[in-house]
Amino acid sequence: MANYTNNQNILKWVDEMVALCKPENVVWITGDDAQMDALKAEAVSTGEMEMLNQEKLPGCYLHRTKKTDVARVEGRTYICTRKEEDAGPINHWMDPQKAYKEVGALFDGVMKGRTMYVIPYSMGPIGSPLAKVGIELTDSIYVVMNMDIMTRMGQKVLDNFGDESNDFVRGLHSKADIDNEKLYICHFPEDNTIWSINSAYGGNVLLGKKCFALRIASYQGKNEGWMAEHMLILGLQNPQGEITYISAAFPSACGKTNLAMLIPPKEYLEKGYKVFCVGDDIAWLRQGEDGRLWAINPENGFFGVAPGTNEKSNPNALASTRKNTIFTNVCHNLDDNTVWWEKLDKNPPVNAIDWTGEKWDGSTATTNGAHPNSRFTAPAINCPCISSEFDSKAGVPISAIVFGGRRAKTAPLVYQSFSWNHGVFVGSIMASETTAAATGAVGVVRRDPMAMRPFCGYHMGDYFQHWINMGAKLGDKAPKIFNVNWFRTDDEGNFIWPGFGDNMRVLEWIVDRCKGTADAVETAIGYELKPEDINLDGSGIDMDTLKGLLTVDKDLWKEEAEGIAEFYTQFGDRLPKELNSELDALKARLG
Ligand code: OXD
Ligand code: MN
Repeated sequence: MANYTNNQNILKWVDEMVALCKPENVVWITGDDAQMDALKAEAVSTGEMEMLNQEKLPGCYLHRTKKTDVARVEGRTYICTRKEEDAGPINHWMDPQKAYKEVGALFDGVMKGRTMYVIPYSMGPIGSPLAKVGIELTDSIYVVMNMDIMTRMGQKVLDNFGDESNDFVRGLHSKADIDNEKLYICHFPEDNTIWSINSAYGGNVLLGKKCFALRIASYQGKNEGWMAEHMLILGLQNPQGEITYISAAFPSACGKTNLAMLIPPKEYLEKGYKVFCVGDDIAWLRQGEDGRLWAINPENGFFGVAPGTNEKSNPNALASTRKNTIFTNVCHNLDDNTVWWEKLDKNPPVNAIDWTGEKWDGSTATTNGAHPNSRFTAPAINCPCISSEFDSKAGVPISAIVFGGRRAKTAPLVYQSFSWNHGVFVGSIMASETTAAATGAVGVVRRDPMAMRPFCGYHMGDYFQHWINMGAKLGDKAPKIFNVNWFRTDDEGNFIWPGFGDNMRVLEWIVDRCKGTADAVETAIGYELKPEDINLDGSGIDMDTLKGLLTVDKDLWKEEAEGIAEFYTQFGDRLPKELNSELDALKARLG
């Protein structure tokens, strides 16, 4: 074997996993072009990937998963802490000994006749003090190709890691038989280890993403004094050239990618406003030497939901997918060997193969051509508005943290928390209607604190406490905290706020609040914008509609307070007392 690393911690662990999985070959992924080209050719030859029209979509491929393997499976996602109470009431827990034994039995010999790929990767720019290393072992070329887009990976990661360190996340994945009954995604935060078996769907198998960068990293962050959050990061540049960075947490499939790549309305563009994308899904945040909170996007690409992405909703995301992109479970247009998905345009292909692999004619079809959770895996550098700070090792300083969910009636368009701790309360009570990004019912309201419900690798009560502690550490340098709701509906169920680029109008107020240049009205739930302080030029929204979007219905909020109290009971004495005080204060303000 060539000498890829002399790091005995890595070599010993890889040897142990090879002994367990018994692959026929072991291939270390160096990431060089010749190796990646050969792997792509192999994936095409076996049918795992289809090469798309190389003139229209250079470097792009299509992949279809099994019909039963199309989303993250939260019910089979486990946090395996030694003590059950450390996983908390929201996570599924499995005893680590039992998991190693029982899931280990499934891994035993699982790669016989297959190749094991060893993928060294960095979450964050290689060598950044905020970055961390993982190694994923997998028997899937699809995973290798996706990790090549989603992370910085290959030999350069090992070279930078050195011979001594043991600080890497050990990820083991096998698609095995893609058998739902034997699907496990086990996290061992105390051992820096992830085991995933019997799925080949992105969120379950690209172990750098949700498994490491959120579940394991959130646990590391608690112990090491930093934060791993389900947040986009964007930079908003004003006509004077000043850039303010905002990070924002929304539950899955609530438009994080769209907000991260927002194109301001014409009136703003003409004045010279710009928005830059640093990340669309995950932020790692640490206090910098200047005392402020600095963020990196640990990823290197976008694993975005395809349906709904179009020239109007997100031209930057669409442009990002025009080369070197992997499409998963979209519709295949056979006429020109390209891809299509619902709401891409009004011309569905008539000669197509749908996401299930069946013939599909968009002019008569009654089924979807693309799965609602079909995805594109696109390199971040393809994005026309990618931030010049994307590769910055220091990251970007965050001025505002924004929380948001999908609420039809309760939450107003925007409000600001009274303080950091009140902001933690606002994040902790986030709620949203479920979407297609995870299996299960769609459209049911569920509480999703900080959009981390499926991704917090430890007890949620301790996680809230960690937020409180971070605020104490940041003091007056802490970002300001806001809540937005783009999804308020009228009595017919139509969205009232236009959303997309028009969200810029709300971001502008948020930036002005951070700078102390915008006024606010104090309400029972927080500071609200004064309707006259938001620029509605060209939005098509009139003052009365805006006022409607800002109303706080006290009766609904009293019910909400009851719901929060009930939600909080499950955290027992691990719920920070600060949050109980915030709930009491809310109730008092509601009267
Ligand atoms: C995602 C998710 O894929 O949140 O980003 O489900
Ligand atoms: Mn996400």
